This record gives sequence, structure tokens and C-alpha cells, in this order.
Amino acid sequence: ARAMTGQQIAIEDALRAMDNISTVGGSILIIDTDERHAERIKGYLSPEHKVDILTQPADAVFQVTGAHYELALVTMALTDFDPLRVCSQIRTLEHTRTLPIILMADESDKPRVVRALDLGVNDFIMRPVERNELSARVRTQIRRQRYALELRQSVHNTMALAVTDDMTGLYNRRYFERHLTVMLGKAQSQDRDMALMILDIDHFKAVNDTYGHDVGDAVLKEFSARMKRNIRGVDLACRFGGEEFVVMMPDTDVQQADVVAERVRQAISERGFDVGVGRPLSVTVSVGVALYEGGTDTPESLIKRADVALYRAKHEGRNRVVF
Ligand code: GH3
Ligand code: MG
Ligand code: MG
Ligand code: MG
Repeated sequence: ARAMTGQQIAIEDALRAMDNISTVGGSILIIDTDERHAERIKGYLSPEHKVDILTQPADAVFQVTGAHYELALVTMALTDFDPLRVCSQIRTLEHTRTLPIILMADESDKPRVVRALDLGVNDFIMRPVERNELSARVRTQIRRQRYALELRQSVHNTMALAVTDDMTGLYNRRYFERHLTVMLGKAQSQDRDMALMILDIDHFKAVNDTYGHDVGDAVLKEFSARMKRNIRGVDLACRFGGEEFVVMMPDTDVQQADVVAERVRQAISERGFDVGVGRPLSVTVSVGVALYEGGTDTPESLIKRADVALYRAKHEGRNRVVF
């Protein structure tokens, strides 16, 4: 880890140009008990980065958690303080577990630098710190970290896509059916209550026929949002298909199920939907509820009973809850 060669710096600059990022930016925290040294380092880094200096390493933990730093620059030459302890504290905290750390080390620090790398320190730079090398290493760490976070976010998004419905953001049917099987197994083995409701928007075809498919879609989105706001945290809502929805309600008896189903029904009908057709559109929903009956009840039999109840709700005049 000598100073970076001119070639390495040239490559770094070329990569930066390719990324089409003129500045990487990002907030940096310098942890150094020697204020003059810290100020010099800060001078090397400005003005691309927002830089804070911390001369009291004992406060490091509070300082790094409070702000959104993208890098910590820690000197090995801390007075009355073990720099490796500071680093390992940063690594232990949930919010700073992945914060990149670069150590500024003297030749005599070499053995401890190796230990520091074991502790998860990302990189180090030898003192006296050279401006170009510092800024290249800093930019590399910040960029690498951003890339890792982006990657993680995109993996997360891909996984979320597999279980949710694009239009409404509710769970999709496949996920729901898997979950229902698991939850029913739990209700069976632990002898617990469970309720399930199927909701079907009333005369939805007329919305499409009168205002077009896009307005129909807007109704589905608003419907889903209202439904979600009116079920409980433990309930699991899913788009079962078209304009039909299912909500699974664990540990829920007949009275509780009625409260939730009625609350959703009213939340839909009490106020028109603003979907850009010049006036609020009045929408209603019919709800069929089934209660888990223990023993031989299966996901299919539960859904079937809810569906029969829904059918009755439609026939009895819609905009109602039937058990
Ligand atoms: P009912 O009160 O008996 O439920 O009447 P309905 O008109 O709601 O029932 P029907 O099943 O006849 O119509 C459902 C309509 O929902 C037909 C279909 O075109 C429409 N639909 C299904 N999925 C979507 C969608 O994703 N977007 C839109 N805009 N319409 C959809
Ligand atoms: Mg339908
Ligand atoms: Mg319908
Ligand atoms: Mg149906």
C-alpha cells in the first residue's frame, strides 16, 4: 500500500469520466484527535465532499449514527484512544455496519493495520497523506459502497416483484395461497381462530364500459389503498384476480372479522373516488367472510365458503358483508 501510482490515478479518473460523474460528493467524517492534521486532510478533500471533523473519538458512536456519512477517515494516531475500538464500534452498530472506513496509518502501525483489515476496515493510506491518493481512495470507497447498496436494493426489488401485484402493490395470488396454507397449518396445530374475506367490487364492468380501462385501473388502485388502510397490521391483503381481493385475518373470531369487513365496506362507499372523471365516482364492494372451522378445513374449503358468502352478498343487493 504505497502511494497510488500515476497510472492508478489515471484509471480512477477515467472510470470517473465513464461514470459521467464529475463529482462523487458524499459526507465524510474525519476522526482525529490532532485537529491541525484533521484540518489539513479536510482541505485535501474539499469542496467535493461535505466534511466533518471529530476530535473526541469517545463520541464517535453517537456522531456516526446521527448523520448520513458515506465514509469515515480514522487516524491510527489517536491520543488516549484505541482506533481499532472505534472501528469495531462502527462495525457493531446496525446503522453503520457497512460504513466504509479508511485508516490513516504510520509505518509503525503496520501490524495493527493488518488486524484492522480483519476487523472490516475497508482500506488504509500511509501518512503523510498525499492529496491525490487520498481523494482517489475516498472516491473509490464511496462509489463502491453506493454500488453495493444499489445492488442490494435491486435484489430486494426483484424479490418484492415476485410476491406482489404490480398495479396495486398488494400481494399476488400465488404468494397468498402459499401463505394461507402455512397460516392454516398454524391455526390447526395451535387451535387458533382465523377468518378470511373475499371482496368483489360491485358493477365494476360498468366503470370500464363508461369511463374506459384506465379509469377502471385508477379505481382498483384507490380501492386497494383504502382497503389496506382499513385492515389491521396482522391482516394480509392480496389481489386475487381482476377486481377481486382476499384478506386473511389470523386470530380473528366472528365479531372481529365483522368489524374489519364492515370498516372496509364503509371506507369504500362513504366517499366517492377521485379518478379524474370530473366528479367523484361512487364505488361499492360486496364482501363474503368465512371463519376457520378447524379439523378438516383446507385453504380450498375456506375460500369456497367465503365465495359462497360473497355470492349471497351480491344476490342480496351488493354493498354488504355476508358470513
Ligand atoms: P358484480 O357486481 O357482479 O361483481 O359485477 P362486475 O361488473 O363487477 O363483475 P364482472 O365480473 O362482470 O366484471 C368484472 C370486470 O372487471 C370485467 C373485467 O374487464 C374487469 N377487470 C378485470 N381486471 C381488470 C383490470 O386490471 N383493470 C380494469 N380496468 N378492469 C379489469
Ligand atoms: Mg368479479
Ligand atoms: Mg365485481
Ligand atoms: Mg367471483
